[in-house]
Amino acid sequence: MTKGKEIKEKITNAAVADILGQIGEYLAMQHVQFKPRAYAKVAEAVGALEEEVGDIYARGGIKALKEIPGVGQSIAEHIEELVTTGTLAYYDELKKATPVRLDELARVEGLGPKSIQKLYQELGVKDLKTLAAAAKAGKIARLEGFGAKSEEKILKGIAFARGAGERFIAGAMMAQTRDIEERLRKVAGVTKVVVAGSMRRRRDTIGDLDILAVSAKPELVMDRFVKETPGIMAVIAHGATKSSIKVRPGLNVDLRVVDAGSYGAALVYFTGSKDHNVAIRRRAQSLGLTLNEYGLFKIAPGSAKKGAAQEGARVAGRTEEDVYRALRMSYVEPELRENTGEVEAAAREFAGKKPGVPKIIGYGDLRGDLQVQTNWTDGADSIEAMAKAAAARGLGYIVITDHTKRLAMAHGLDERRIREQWKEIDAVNKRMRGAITILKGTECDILKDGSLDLDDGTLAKLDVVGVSVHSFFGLPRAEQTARIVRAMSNPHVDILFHPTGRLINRRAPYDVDIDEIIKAAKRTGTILEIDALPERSDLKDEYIRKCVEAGVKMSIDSDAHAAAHFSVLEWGIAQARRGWAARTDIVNAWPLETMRGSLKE
Ligand code: DGT
Ligand code: CA
Ligand code: CA
Ligand code: ZN
Repeated sequence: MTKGKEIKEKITNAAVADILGQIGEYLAMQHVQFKPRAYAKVAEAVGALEEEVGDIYARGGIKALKEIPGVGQSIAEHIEELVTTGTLAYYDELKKATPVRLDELARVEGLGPKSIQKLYQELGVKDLKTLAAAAKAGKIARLEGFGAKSEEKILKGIAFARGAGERFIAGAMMAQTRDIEERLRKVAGVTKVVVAGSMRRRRDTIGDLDILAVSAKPELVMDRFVKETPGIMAVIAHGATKSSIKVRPGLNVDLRVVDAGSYGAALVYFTGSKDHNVAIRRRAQSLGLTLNEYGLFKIAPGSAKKGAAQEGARVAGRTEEDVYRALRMSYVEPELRENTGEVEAAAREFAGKKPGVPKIIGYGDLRGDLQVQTNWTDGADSIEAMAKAAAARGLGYIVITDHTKRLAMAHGLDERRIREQWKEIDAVNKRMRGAITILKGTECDILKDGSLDLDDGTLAKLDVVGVSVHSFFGLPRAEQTARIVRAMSNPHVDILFHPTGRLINRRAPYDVDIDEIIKAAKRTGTILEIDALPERSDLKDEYIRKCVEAGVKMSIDSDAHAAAHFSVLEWGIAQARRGWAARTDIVNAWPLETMRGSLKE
């Protein structure tokens, strides 16, 4: 085995990915060819790894790092430096050479590395503040290659970037969260550790992490937390039962140690949401009880009349199940705790009435994946590698959905090349018979007028046709909606992929009438996708709920561009659960033949 250098400081995959991605952007600003894309791809691959990149290095050195898709010798050496020292001289030099806040400016839609470079050189734009000043002074409109229209767009983009960015994309923080939980679990005296708050409810974005622990030695777990959590940037508070730190890339993490006897009540309280808490506290009152983070208590006799009700005997607190039962409610899954009807439903169910809490889809319920890209276009891996990875996750079928020709950047397929791809799919299917079924599909571009990027003869021959908007994001609402509805009305079109086009913290959804889209889906029998990529989470929870209520079927897809990406399906399931979707609402939770039978043709 190749022995690597000693690891002095732990660095998370998210931090490594962030630094590599920024290097790509710095290089693009310097008009370097090819390398920017290579760094961006590696950043994405590292972000999707399940194993810690430091562990990969410890296990097999540079050689093992090179097995990460896209990693060659020089990037492997950068990663080595990062995982062994926590810093990278090359990155620091690039940063020094360009005194520009790339992290801020890159969040403005329409601003790429090259335009940022130009704005810096010509107008001295360094961050959002100086960008806003230049735009308001009309300086950008006068700049060659920009114009009044792009200035207006930049101003809109600044407003969006300012509002965003304060919250983190939750799914992208999941691996790091689990790592923190795992480390705390190993500390002596600790019997329970769980993340609460918006992360436990699997909201698409989180403000911070709230972790609860039960421990016989609270000081020890606090000490380890503030000293040994990887990527720590600052200790905000270090107390006996509550501590707070900031970890890369700037996320606050709170840890609270609670008694075993109040663990369930604390978990309910800190899982929230605030609105759910308010609703169940009201329910407690109506039952003559009082609820707080220490437990559910009887009200001490006589105390209510004097104003502040005093706690009497504790009736529940050790487990969440106990708390809900004592509130005369059936158990409520964390993903449902938003006070959007779940409190009433759980109370009805406890009383034996209907409708109760919905039987939402489970984390192990998916049987297939209807959106998978390969190295035929912008994916990193072959059809066979993707099929094997999907089979290893227990999926029984996948649909290969490479891009179409209008997406030249992604080497989209035309009618001739997609037919060549079918031959390879047939061959791989033969080799993998019994392990998984690979279906022929497409992620076909919706053109400006709602027509499609492949001819009808080709579409007719595909097993599953998915369509997407990848251009003309700025059309007015009526036109955008009509364009998409026209595409959905094509009798070959089975699924609308990532229906609103948002990229959390980067791009607002395009302006579209979602109620009209849902109506059109119902009328035309088109499936609406829940794209599980954490930065997409598109459809979002609220729209999923609308589909459930309208009886519109959905799929939960990985949108995988590499074999490691199938892990995001879990995130899509979480969003479906937040939208009250049952297994029956999700077509790829069905057996292959049932799923196929539900398609248009
Ligand atoms: P976030 O961090 O903004 O994504 O959202 P949460 O839901 O994690 O909220 P956070 O971190 O402020 O607080 C964690 C939980 O603690 C929250 O979901 C419910 C509970 N909580 C916090 N403040 C209050 C409050 O003023 N009243 C009640 N009833 N519960 C609260
Ligand atoms: Ca939180
Ligand atoms: Ca918090
Ligand atoms: Zn797409």
